[in-house]
Amino acid sequence: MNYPVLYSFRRCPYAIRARLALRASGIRVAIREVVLADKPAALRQVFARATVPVLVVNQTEVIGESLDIMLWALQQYDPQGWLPVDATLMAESRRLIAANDGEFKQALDRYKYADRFPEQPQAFYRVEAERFLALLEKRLVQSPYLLCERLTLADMAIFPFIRQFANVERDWFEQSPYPQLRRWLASLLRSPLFVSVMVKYVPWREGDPVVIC
Ligand SMILES: N[C@@H](CCC(=O)N[C@@H](CS)C(=O)NCC(=O)O)C(=O)O
Repeated sequence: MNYPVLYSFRRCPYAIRARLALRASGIRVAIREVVLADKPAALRQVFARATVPVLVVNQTEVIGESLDIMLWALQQYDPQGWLPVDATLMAESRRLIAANDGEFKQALDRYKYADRFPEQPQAFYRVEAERFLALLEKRLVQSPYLLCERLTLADMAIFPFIRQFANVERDWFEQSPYPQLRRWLASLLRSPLFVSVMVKYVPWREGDPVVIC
C-alpha cells in the first residue's frame, strides 16, 4: 500500500498538531523522524524550505504547512467532529490559530531562547506571550474548550504551543494566573490521543524500512 509520507519531528508543536489530526482522522502514514540539525536530502528535495511537518501524498502532492495537513486529514475523515460546521466558528478558529502562529509564537520563541534575544530580559518576552494566554483563559472560563463545549480544531492546533510555553518555566506556569488554561492543557496532555502521537521513533535514513503510524 502507498501510504502518505510524513516528515516529522517528535517535539515540534507544528508536527504534533499534524500528527494529532492524522491520528484522529484514522489516516495512516509512513513516518520519517527528522533531526533538524541533519535534515535528510529527501526532505529538501520534496520541500525546499525543509521545515517539518511535511506530508507527501501519492508521491506528488506536497503539503508543507501543519494547518493544511490538519485540514487535509479532517476534511476526509473527522469522526470526532473537530471541524466546526458553522462558518462563523470556523472563521473564529482560523483567527485564533493565526494569532497563535503569529504574535504568540514569536513571543514564545524569544521567551524560550531569551539568551539569543538579549535586547530584553526573559520576563519581557513572557509578558508579551501572556497576552495570548490571557485571551485563552477568558475563553476557557466560559467553556471547557476554546470554541465551545467540545474539543475542536483550534484546541488541537494550539495546545502543543502552550505545552511548549509551560515547559520553559514550569514553576512559574504552575502558579500563573491562568487556572483554566492549566486545567485545559493538563487534560489534553493526559489524553490517550496525545500520548499516542508522542511515541519515539529513531531518526529516518534513506533506505530504512517503512514505519507506519
Ligand atoms: N508554518 C510551518 C512552520 C513549521 C516549522 O517552522 N517547523 C520547525 C520545527 S518546530 C522547523 O522545521 N524549523 C526548521 C529548522 O529548524 O530548520 C508549519 O505550520 O508547518
